[in-house]
Amino acid sequence: MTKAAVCREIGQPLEVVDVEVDAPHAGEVKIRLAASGVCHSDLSVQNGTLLQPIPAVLGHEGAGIIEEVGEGVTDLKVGDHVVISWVPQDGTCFYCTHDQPELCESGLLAMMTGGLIDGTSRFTENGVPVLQMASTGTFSEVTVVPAISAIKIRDDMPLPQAALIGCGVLTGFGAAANTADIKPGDTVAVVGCGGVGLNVIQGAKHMKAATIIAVDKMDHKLEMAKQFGATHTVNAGDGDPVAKVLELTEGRGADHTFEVIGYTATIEQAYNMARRGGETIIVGVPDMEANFPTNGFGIVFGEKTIKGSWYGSSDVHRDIPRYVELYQKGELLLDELISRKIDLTGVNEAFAAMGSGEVARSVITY
Ligand code: PAD
Ligand code: ZN
Repeated sequence: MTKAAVCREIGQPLEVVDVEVDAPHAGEVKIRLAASGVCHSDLSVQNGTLLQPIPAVLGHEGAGIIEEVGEGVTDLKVGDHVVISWVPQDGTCFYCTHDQPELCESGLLAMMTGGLIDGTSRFTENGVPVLQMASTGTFSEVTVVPAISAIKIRDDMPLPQAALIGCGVLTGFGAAANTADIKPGDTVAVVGCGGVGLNVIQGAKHMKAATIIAVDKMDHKLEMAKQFGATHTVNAGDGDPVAKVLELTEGRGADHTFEVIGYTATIEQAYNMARRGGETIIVGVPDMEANFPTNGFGIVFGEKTIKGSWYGSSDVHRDIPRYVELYQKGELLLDELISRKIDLTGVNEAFAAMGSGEVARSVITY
């Protein structure tokens, strides 16, 4: 038995209940979680924005220690410290062999079924299967994931900070470092400075962008954005943020703009903040029915690029150890992302705090 936060019904609070966890099958590992961040995508499942079959244990940003390994797992052992990837990257499919492991076919299959790679889950409640968000389910003291989703890290890396790498850092930092084409000296605008957006900002700084304009509606988020590398801030609630960004970029717009909220209105703003010849990277996950209109002539005449970014275009096996190293060298801020540490029963309050823009990240520690 383990305690887990289950989403049973869209729009209803998660329920913290006792669930059974099966032993890992072949090619899987059981992990005792040390920590799980609460990401906006968890809230988006709970409120129906993001499709995930339910009932399911939510949570997809976690780190912990291997407790049991399934048959055939040779590269991980009991006691290893790991960060969990919410995209299993099998290394063999079309996408993995074409340098786009974030689009792994095994990962897609797992995501669509709501289970692990074979479509089944290792959680049950009174004999009834409970699915696992994005083949993870980190809102639980213990979980079972595909071994390819458990990335070994150094034992001296603190696990609550490591958990944040599993989604916020890979997604945000990766969007700047992998998806976008930032050159030293470039100008960047980031719309939305939550747990993911702050990582876009530190990724842009790492790529040596000279000007980084942070846009958010909360002043304390803009203060945090400066700490993460923003050189200018724009409060979106105070006049037209597009006009403000144009003003800061000699009327041209930024070279690279990022939307990190998930609203069509802010996607349009980010698009209009990009200069002619510039690119807009969409990181925020909009409602699955959402379309955003843009002027066809404008996109051609402006030679603009709109690009989605899934999981920061990350290769988790390459990037996770690299982020641990950057943190240990003091070049990646993680402590500052943790607004509060909570226990599992506080998960619904963490959703409320996130919905109102209060926190960068609430982190559940077990
Ligand atoms: P968050 O809730 O921590 O941050 C959102 C931020 O946007 C907050 O700071 C808000 O104050 C701010 N905000 C809200 N409305 C506005 C507005 N109108 N104008 C300006 N600022 C505003 O969320 P997060 O950082 O955890 O996640 C952000 C998005 O990224 C969300 O849509 C999530 O689902 C998505 C995501 N995408 C991927 C991916 O692979 N593409 C992965 C993980 C998360
Ligand atoms: Zn996430």
